[in-house]
Amino acid sequence: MAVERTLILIKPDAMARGLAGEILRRFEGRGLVIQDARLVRVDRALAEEHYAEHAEKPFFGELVSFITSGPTLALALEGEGAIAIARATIGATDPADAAPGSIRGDLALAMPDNLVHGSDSPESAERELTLWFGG
Ligand code: IDP
Ligand code: MG
Repeated sequence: MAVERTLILIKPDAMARGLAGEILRRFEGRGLVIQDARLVRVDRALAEEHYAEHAEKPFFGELVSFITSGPTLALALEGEGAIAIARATIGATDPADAAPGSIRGDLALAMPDNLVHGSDSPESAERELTLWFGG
């Protein structure tokens, strides 16, 4: 397995609830290393670009409102198989389906407030890291 980098977002619901430290601890506990970090007040343009794949979905407006509602902590995390490891650590998209032990399974209740974003493939990671950190 290759060393990878992935984009993690600690989203506004997590920041508002004071969960940034708890969430970061879980990623660091798995051995992922913080390579870069930025506290971002996401504007509409960045939100729409980041979530472009969901532009036609019925929940897109709600999703953009959510991610622009407060500060987001953006992280570039690095490690062996970082993309899949981070997704497993985060858990299923809908907190109702997320396994106990995962971030969403332990700390989230219902969508869209599922606390964290993680890149879902090497192609997404490359695109998203460029978008949030300029490559
Ligand atoms: P992911 O974050 O697990 O990759 P995606 O399917 O890429 O999940 O969806 C992006 C985000 O959009 C989710 O994390 C969640 O915040 C929100 N979302 C997804 N599906 C719904 C929905 O059906 N209703 C409301 N929000 C949703
Ligand atoms: Mg996604």
